[in-house]
Amino acid sequence: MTELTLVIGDKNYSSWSLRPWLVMKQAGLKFSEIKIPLGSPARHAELRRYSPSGKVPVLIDGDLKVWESLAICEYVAERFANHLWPADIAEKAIARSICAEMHAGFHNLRENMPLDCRNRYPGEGMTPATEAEIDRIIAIWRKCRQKFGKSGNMLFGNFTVADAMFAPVVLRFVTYDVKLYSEARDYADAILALPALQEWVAEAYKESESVLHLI
Ligand SMILES: N[C@@H](CCC(=O)N[C@@H](CS)C(=O)NCC(=O)O)C(=O)O
Repeated sequence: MTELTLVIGDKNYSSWSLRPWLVMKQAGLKFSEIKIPLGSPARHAELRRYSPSGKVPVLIDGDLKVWESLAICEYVAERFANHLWPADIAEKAIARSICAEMHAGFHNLRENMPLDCRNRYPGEGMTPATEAEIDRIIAIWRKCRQKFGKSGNMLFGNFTVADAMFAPVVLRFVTYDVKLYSEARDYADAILALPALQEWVAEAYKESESVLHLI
């Protein structure tokens, strides 16, 4: 197996980088990281050096480069860890639907509550449009936990790509102190308890660069 390298942004800010990173950690893969500080003036050249789209994350597997966070998660699951999707075809379709919904949507949440793991801004960013998106996310979590989650504490029981797609949302809810109850609270706590997620956050605290605005 060739060495895998994941090119990422700052752990404090780069929610798109966190998703495949968490998937790869949960799959138990060994990989190196190249971090591009997204506030640095040299970032454009560095991003272009590694990334066909000029954005992170990018997975490098030998001659192959895979970009777009969801495509990387799909590739990792297909190549190394089928269990990163639910086994049942219908459940897998729902998991893929919510991943796609996360990947393509929730622009107000992303704009108004950008990822910033090591800071706290309680109550900031809560516009009506953001609140409506949060309600939708909570409804997704509740439905999945009630219908598919019986065998564990993740959306489909065991950890899947869907949990990775929503993990940065859980961190945003911590930063902006979004109140959660019942199944949503328990689910967020289960994500926060993942050792890999804690490792990511601990590394975010060690970073000193700051970036003004990333979604
Ligand atoms: N749709 C892309 C979004 C990637 C993205 O926006 N990445 C940000 C960091 S979180 C980035 O590379 N920004 C650098 C820039 O735009 O200069 C994905 O899912 O990977």
